[in-house]
Amino acid sequence: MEQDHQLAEKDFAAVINNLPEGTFYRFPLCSVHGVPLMKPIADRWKDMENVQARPDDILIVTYPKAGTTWMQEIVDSIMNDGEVEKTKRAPTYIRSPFLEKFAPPPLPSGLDVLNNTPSPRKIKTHLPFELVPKSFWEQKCKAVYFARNVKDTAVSYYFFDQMNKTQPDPGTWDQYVEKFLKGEVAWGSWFNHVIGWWNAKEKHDILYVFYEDMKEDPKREIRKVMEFLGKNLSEEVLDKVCHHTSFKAMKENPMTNYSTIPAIILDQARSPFMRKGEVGDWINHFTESQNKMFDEEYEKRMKGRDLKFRTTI
Ligand code: PPS
Repeated sequence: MEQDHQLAEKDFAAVINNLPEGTFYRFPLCSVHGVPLMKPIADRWKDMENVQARPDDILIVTYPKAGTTWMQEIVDSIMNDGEVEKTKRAPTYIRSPFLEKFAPPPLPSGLDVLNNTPSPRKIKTHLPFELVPKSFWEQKCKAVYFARNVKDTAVSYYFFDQMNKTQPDPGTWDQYVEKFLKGEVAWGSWFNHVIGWWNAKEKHDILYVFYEDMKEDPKREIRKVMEFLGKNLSEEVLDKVCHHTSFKAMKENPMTNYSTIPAIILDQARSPFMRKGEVGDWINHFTESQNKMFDEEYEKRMKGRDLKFRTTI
């Protein structure tokens, strides 16, 4: 059994609630090799560059709000051979540590959690390809990249930046759209991210999966992930994994819905972490001119590439 309960979730919440006022605030962005990252991540960047990967590490990589938590649950379910009860042992962020997560002591940072996590580690990161510590490629680690269309990602990120009290203030939706398209948000440009990882799969062991495909046919896509991870689950077990990782099940599951994080960090009254989980919600938020702006930028950046996204299914 994994030593997941380094800091049991009850204690975790208590520690956060007892930290001095002002410990958490909306951190400003600082450039790390040209990519805007939140200041506490930038401040510890040397530690990040020196991370030692293990050959059986599995990276779960996304631009923020692409469905990271969904893929983390799918991978953990598969790695537990479909015994989904085992995934209830701890919250997502303990079972699948966030590489660049920062935390004031005594809370464990992503690197602290990683060091105490037994192999095979399922490591979440939002880093663009060029910022991933080199050790992961020297060790020939596998990476699952989960990508979501730019319009739904922007909407999801906007709501998240309102409820996550450590992210920069998103401002109004109109202001946010401008910043997002210029890549002036945490982890930088969506375009650079999806293109960088798409190109990287030529040279590294990377499975590229689309959120829209996963919504369309979860079993088909989960099977792809399973095969990539070298597992062989029966049809019946795959059905169980599909059910366990459905939006409804994950929204109700305290181990996946981030309800274990206190409201001073994630204010779910403002917007739930498991918000809608749909393809095409952007239609409810984009004005005609915003849509045109996104379409033009998409055309400019993606022209001539074999990387294609769907904004509806
Ligand atoms: S984070 O903070 O970057 O790690 O967030 P991330 O997990 O990448 O993205 C959250 C969005 O993913 C949706 N989600 C799901 N959609 C469909 N099915 C399942 N099971 C699922 N789990 C999470 C979640 O609802 C967020 O999207 P929006 O559009 O905001 O609802």
